[in-house]
Amino acid sequence: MRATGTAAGMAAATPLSGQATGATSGKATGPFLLTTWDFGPGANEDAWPILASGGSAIDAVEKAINYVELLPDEYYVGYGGVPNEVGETTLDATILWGPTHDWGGVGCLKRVKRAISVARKVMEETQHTLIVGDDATRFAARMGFTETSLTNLRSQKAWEDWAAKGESTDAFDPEPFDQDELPGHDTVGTIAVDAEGNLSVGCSTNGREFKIPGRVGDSPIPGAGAYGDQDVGGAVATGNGDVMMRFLPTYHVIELMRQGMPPQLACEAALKRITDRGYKFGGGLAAISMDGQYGGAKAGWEDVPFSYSVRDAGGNAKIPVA
Ligand code: SD4
Repeated sequence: MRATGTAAGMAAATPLSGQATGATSGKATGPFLLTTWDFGPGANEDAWPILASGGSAIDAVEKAINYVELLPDEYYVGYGGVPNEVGETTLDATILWGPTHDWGGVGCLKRVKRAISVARKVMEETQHTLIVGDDATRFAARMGFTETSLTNLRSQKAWEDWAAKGESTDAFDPEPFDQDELPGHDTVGTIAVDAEGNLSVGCSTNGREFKIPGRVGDSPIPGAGAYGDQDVGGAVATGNGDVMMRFLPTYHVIELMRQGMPPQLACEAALKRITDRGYKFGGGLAAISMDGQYGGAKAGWEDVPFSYSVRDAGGNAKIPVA
């Protein structure tokens, strides 16, 4: 149920194949970058030159997440995946700039590909924190983003196959308290600390397959899908957001870390808070402290290979969460 280590401790790891040793002590010299799931190594590698050349953590987070959002075959983030009940793909994203604790987010964003970049515009260009639905699309257009279909052949076929079976969304059934049959989850969450010690955290997803139109999940909600505190570190969530957002698990992780708990134990404790209420759900958390300690945990995903990857000057290590 756990994986843990420090970015500094990875320095000798073979790039892209490193694995945590279980050590929880030590300090990274920074800068470093953490990204969830199998696309983590590629996303980290894409954004690493920004940090390596003294660039900003928020630029690195945006770059890493854009990398995943624009992958043509990625079904759970960005365009071309997870259609809703009527066959449309909609996006949720949030981003934090640690030094000012400024956030921006979009929920149920339609027809615009780079949701994390629109979220950043909400943060940088407005006094608001979250803009949703068609109005988020209109906002994006005002900010110069291009409107385009988020459907591709794969998402079209997924929806047509599902609709042809005469299925309708299961989301009108109050979700059974004791089971989670939701298919795959792959939300991208990225945490970066730059050479100046500035934190940024972000996440982006297309949410839950065949969701009721208008549904917004945990990903754009600070404290639910992602959280960070410039004094502590960052945490990101993936999994059944309809359950997880009820508990603000990433906020919980950061508050436990603030009290001195190592990231891995904090992730485990935040998930336990949910399971203790009787929920059986699929979900994962990963976190990294300002000094480079990192850890992750998962619940209900015995057969799901949840992982996160950490990049620092010593390499890019993929950490499976067992
Ligand atoms: C959601 N938490 O919208 C997201 C889905 C997810 O990995 O994480 N997938 O519920």
